[in-house]
Amino acid sequence: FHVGISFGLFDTTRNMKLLSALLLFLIPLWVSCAPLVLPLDCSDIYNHDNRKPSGVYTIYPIGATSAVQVFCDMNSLGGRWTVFQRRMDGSVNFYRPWNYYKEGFGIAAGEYWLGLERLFHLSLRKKYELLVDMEDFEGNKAYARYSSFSVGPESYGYTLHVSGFSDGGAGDSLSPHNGFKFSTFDKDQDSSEANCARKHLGGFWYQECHKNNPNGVYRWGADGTIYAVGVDWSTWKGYDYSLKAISYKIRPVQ
Ligand SMILES: [Ca+2]
Repeated sequence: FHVGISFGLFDTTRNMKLLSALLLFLIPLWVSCAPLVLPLDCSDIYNHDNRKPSGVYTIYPIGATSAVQVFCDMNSLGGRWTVFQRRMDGSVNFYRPWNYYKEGFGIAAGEYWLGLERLFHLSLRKKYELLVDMEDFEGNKAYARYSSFSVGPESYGYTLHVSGFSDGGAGDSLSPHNGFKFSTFDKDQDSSEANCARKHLGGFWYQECHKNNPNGVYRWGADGTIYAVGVDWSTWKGYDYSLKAISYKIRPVQ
């Protein structure tokens, strides 16, 4: 009888040891595999670790082989924003043909355009909202926010779908562009008789032609010499003022 009990206790202890050993082996394996779930956008990065600061991160908008660096804004209005357009110092030339706007250009730590194809693929995967942050050369800041944002496929000219404006002091210079195709100087898909990209020296969802021109010429503040070619947001600073900074950023609607 005594022997039987001893064996039972021994077995339990042994099983516990085996279980511990198994867990010691499995837990580090599970932890090391967790980062292998590739982030689609900055929101995925934030949700994996909400202590991550704003900065440059790698995302995978079109699958495992689509690694691209972007700037993640983890601060503004709750963070989690994937920046897809940014002007801040005039260091990058934004007067570029169609393929550059399709594939993206610039550098994530500075000025860049993420690319229309990536925006289209992100739009397929999640429902996004949009924040446009801006600043003038006097240090004043304003923003415009839209509760819904998506970009259609190339076969539809990467059509812009934006709605649900709410004001952060900048007014609404983007809703008038809703439903328009993207245009560059070598691909005129605007609704004007003119070539808006050539006329306003940028690439955008031009209509007839624009209420804002974030990819226009970086011309350092007030300048009315040539009409509406700067980095304009007309409802805030008009057409004769080129902003110091502007960034377009998206995050999934929760
Ligand atoms: Ca035209």
